[in-house]
Amino acid sequence: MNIFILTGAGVSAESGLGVFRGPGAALWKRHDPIQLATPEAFARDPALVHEFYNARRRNLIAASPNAAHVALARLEASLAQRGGALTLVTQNIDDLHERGGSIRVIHMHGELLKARCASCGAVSDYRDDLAVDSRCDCDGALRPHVVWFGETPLYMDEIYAALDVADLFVAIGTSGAVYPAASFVREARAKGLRCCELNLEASENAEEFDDRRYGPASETVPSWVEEILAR
Ligand code: BV8
Ligand code: ZN
Repeated sequence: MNIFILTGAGVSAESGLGVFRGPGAALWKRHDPIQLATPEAFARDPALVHEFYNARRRNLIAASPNAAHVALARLEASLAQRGGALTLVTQNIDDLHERGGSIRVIHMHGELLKARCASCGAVSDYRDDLAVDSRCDCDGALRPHVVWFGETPLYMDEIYAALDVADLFVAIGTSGAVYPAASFVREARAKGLRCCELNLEASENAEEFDDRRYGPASETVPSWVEEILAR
């Protein structure tokens, strides 16, 4: 069985990382992520955008994966043992899926713990604070390796290839507000896949899903994984 899973900020909410919309979004008191997660904001005030990501990077390093991350890692290992596969695509820039044990994670919006050089494009692991004078070995300026609004998501070919061979599409902890990620369920339905939504509340594209389960991911994801593995 090949399962395609798309996760969003809701899967990391119970690990203390902020969500962008819906319950818990109030975490963003000082900065509105939608306003700051843009190349224009970075060009206008790089120090402010660095501060926004530095605070999130420090918060992430102090955070831990939750039961939802661990359950998805178990699903990946169990499916592989049975000759199946899990493709885990995340909109999240945290590394909690990896720290929860997931091996193959596709970060379509980039990664908070990596930096990218504006000159040579080199991507490197980066766990410290970034500043306007942070430099690459080639002396180019460094920015968070994150896909901002208006920028092209990463690994789109790999994502569509995985959708082509999937038997089941599952969206977890995403509001369905951001494209092109929010359009994946429509691609899945067009291919005749069953679609399942695990979220705290109905997402903006809830009507696209055949199976919808609402509650905190740390509860809904482990019980859904148990059900799948019991089949
Ligand atoms: C692009 C990194 C062109 C930065 C992010 C139509 C077509 C194409 C594009 C557009 C379009 N309309 C508009 C656009 C442009 C734009 C867009 O979608 N804007 C929106 C606001 C309308 N899209 C783009 O610019 C994208 N680029 O389109 O390029 C292109 C198109 C196709 C092919 C090639 C090129 C780039 C978007 C990427 C932006 N970067 N993140 C950062 O993190 O700082 S997006 C940002 O929002 C995060 O990644 C976040 O994850 C993501 C999506 O939000 P969600 O993950 O869903 O999180 P959210 O807070 O919204 O929802 C959380 C959910 O969890 C809620 O439903 C809540 O109820 C639930 N929840 C809460 N607690 C729990 C829970 N669930 C379970 N348990 C809990 N405990
Ligand atoms: Zn460089």
